[in-house]
Amino acid sequence: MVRDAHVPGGHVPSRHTLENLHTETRTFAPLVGMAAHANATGYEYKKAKADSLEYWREAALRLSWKQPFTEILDWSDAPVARWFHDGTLNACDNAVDRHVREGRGDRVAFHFVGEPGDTQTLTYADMLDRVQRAANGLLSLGVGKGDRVAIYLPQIPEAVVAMLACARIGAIHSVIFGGFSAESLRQRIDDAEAKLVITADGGNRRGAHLALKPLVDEALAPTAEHPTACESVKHVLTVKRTGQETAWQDGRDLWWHDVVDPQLPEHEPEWVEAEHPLFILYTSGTTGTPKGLYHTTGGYLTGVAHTHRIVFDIKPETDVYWCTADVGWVTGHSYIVYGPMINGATQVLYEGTPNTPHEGRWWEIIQEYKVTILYTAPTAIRTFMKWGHAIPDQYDLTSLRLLGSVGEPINPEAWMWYRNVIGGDRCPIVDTWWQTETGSILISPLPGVTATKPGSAMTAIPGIAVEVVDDSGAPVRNGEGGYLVITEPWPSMLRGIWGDRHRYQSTYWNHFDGMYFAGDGAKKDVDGDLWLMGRVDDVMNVSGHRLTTTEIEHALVSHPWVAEAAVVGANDEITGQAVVAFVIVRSDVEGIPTDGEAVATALRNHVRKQIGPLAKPRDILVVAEVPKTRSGKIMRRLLRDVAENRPVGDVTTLADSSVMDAIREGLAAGK
Ligand code: 6R9
Repeated sequence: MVRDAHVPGGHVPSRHTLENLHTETRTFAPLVGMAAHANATGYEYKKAKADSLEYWREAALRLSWKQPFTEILDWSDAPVARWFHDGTLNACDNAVDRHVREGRGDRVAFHFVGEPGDTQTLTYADMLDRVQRAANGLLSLGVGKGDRVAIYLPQIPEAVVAMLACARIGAIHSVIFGGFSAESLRQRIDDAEAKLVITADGGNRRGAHLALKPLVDEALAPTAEHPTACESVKHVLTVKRTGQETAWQDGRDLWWHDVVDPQLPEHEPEWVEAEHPLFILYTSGTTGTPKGLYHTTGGYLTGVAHTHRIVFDIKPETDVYWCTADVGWVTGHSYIVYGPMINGATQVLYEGTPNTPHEGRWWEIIQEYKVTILYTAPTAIRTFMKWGHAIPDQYDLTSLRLLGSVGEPINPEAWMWYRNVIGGDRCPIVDTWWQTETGSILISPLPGVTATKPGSAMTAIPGIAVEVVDDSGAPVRNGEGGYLVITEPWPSMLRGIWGDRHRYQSTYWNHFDGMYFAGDGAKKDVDGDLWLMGRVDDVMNVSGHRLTTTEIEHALVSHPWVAEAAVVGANDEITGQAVVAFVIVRSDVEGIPTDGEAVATALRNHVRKQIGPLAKPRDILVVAEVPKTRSGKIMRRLLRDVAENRPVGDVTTLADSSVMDAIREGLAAGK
């Protein structure tokens, strides 16, 4: 039964790179050699199907619990789940202490590679030393259980240490990606009422120093939009990374090395109940304000450790695993910090960009550290394709045995290139579908078990129940498409939106009765395997980063020149989607340049300042009017047609159908 038949957007974006999915017929059988030794066998699916709660109970028992749980799932307050709720544990204890306690302290946890070429090797014993000092440091600043800590750091070991130190004392971390602006930072700090901000003087990016601390200073200061200084933040703890000059506010600002280094490396973890919040992570929703999704401890850790073990087939004694995501995104949380560390994996952590100082940097790192498992995003793969196979061909990539993809649909061409050029036609690919909300991978092939098809994420992993449904919530038949839903609760599901239970319910649970609405379109092929088709709402996916049309529109109209703005995500060969903005400039403001390019440049910089570089529109087109329905809704579908250079679709519901002609003519004249 459908409670709210209106699904936002209500259409599956047609993306030309995805169209050939319908004709893709290649399949790759699992490798016999891998099947013989894989962590997962086909039996997992049978076991999970017979009793999924028992399946998850066994997965949870792989964690180290202080007090064992007796109840698996309490769903009485649905859609807020409680998993393993009467058990107690600590996330940092599971990720670090346990390995040292069980004799694995000498194993390398991280091979850190800084962009300028500096390296560090950190064993699990080193990590234990660091997290204990950091935990004591945080306590010395008055941070304790339940307090929120904002982390705004580059991809350096201190980012991992800071997250784990928070978890160790029961504080809730909220990591904010280093590419967000001061304004975005302020919004997130205010929403979480963070007591402490952990940052660095700067990070290394494309051979230059990217400043971070000045953005924190700006975020905390009074501005026109926020007339008072941020009150919740008592201290800013700054890691010295680049050595660049930074302003200092005595009393508030402290150096990490002054606070953390002198502490004793002894600290008893705070044993928390399984449902104690572990972190908040802000993500773009369908409205302008980002949502603070939060995850709790026991279920989340069960989900990430279990999926990391079965999807990546991790053999911690021999594998060298590299997930290229930033810890500021959920992929970094689940598949750099918590999942792999709980499994005792040895990882590569790289600070920089793929083309600094040269376009072979990643392959050089793989060669040097003999990386066996690589987990990255389609946007990166397409970039490497553009640079050409001659670059990876110069390196020895034979250590690789498994490749993963995440963040957006992977087109079959990129999938095949990844398999052939990077994987030497030998490594299976796991295309993993999941979201910040799901906490861990829900749809993916299992290496050694599942045959793969280029571009398909295949099937739900064992213990997970997904479906593709039509507008009425009924499952579609094989060969048909619809909306992806999850029909049973799972351990690592989000527990809510920070401070807004209603929004949690209405965003995810009101579209289809009793089912979690993921916001993605999907198709079942004739075999029933799943092909993800991109978002069905106003969320765009640019290089695997989630952005909403509304948040960028808000940023654009906050500029004095702009009367109205409409933003769409258009297909882009490299980034998957790109932001394209249509703006109407004001007629009552003087001094607006008549040259469209000059307007575009100014507005692009404005968006960068408001949200961050990741949101900068690829194209900004100045138009006289945007197409609207008679009820005043912007018809983004038509603008997407223009942005993608397609014939414009059905215009019959437009209030003024000549608008589209005017836009087209204007653009043609401008070119
Ligand atoms: C992990 C992550 C979630 C959205 C999700 C979907 C897209 C992620 C995908 C994929 C197709 C895959 N997405 N993985 N689409 N195939 N393998 O990316 O989380 O940043 O929250 O984004 O990303 O549209 O809804 P998040």
